[in-house]
Amino acid sequence: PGPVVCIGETMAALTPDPLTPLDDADLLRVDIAGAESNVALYLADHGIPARWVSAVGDDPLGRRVREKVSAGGVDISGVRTDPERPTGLLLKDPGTNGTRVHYHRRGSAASALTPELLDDPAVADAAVIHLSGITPALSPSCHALVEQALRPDRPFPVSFDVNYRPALWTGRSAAEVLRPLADRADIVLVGLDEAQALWGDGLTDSRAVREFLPGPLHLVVKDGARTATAFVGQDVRSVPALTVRVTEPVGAGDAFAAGFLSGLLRRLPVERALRLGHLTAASALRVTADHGPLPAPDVLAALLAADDATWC
Ligand code: KDG
Repeated sequence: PGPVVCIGETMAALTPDPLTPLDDADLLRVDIAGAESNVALYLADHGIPARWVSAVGDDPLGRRVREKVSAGGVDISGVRTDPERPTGLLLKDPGTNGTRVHYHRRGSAASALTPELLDDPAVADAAVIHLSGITPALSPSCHALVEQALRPDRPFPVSFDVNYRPALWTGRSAAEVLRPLADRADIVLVGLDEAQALWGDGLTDSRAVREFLPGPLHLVVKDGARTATAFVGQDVRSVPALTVRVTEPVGAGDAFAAGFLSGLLRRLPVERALRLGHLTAASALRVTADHGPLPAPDVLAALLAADDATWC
């Protein structure tokens, strides 16, 4: 089978080191941040062939993004360099109520992607295309790209992480744009709190989200640190999350998506795919960067086979 092709913007990310609010920071560490390339990196960690397709600027941050994603074992042969637009930038602002992000990405190289990208040979052999709800917020042409990828006669399955980022949505309604996109995908991941923020408090539990999004064969509703529930056709499976000492949470949703997808592609029972999602998320929760190391393969295999909820 071909690779999982992850399409979306990756930016340079500046994070206070040590972790303090940006207001007080003297030193910033340079990382990279991008939901879809995070998924690609974690897929590669799990031994699943992964390709990240996007655009970066012809600038030092773009070169760093390429190098970091490539160094993680992800195929970047489909990444374009835009000579006219810069690589996007994100600042992480850790606080007592979690991490806020500040974006500097309007007019970035990736925001100029168009549906034509789907004709690129780097997309043609995809086993699965992975997209997120970030991309339609970036620009009208990026929105058109996601619409086109989710056209009814598409030749590839699409995995879609709703990834609602309120700061990116100005003028248009994220709720209206994201519902039909999610409902047309084959595999969808969404947080319960995210679904409520987008579509209303009436979505009181995972079953209500399933009724709201009946389209995807696989729908995973993540209830934060508590549980994740997968609806596969008529079947419903829930697996508790792991207890983890959290350092910095950004990236955990992407890690979960990659773990779950890896499990599906390896044809694991859906409970094990959910557990692999939780285990992969734990690796992201324990580091300040979006992408943290997985446990050694034998440890991961033992954790996957167990049902223990604690891992710190
Ligand atoms: O899921 C983590 C991402 O949100 C982060 O890496 C940055 O892609 C990003 C975004 O657009 O917020």
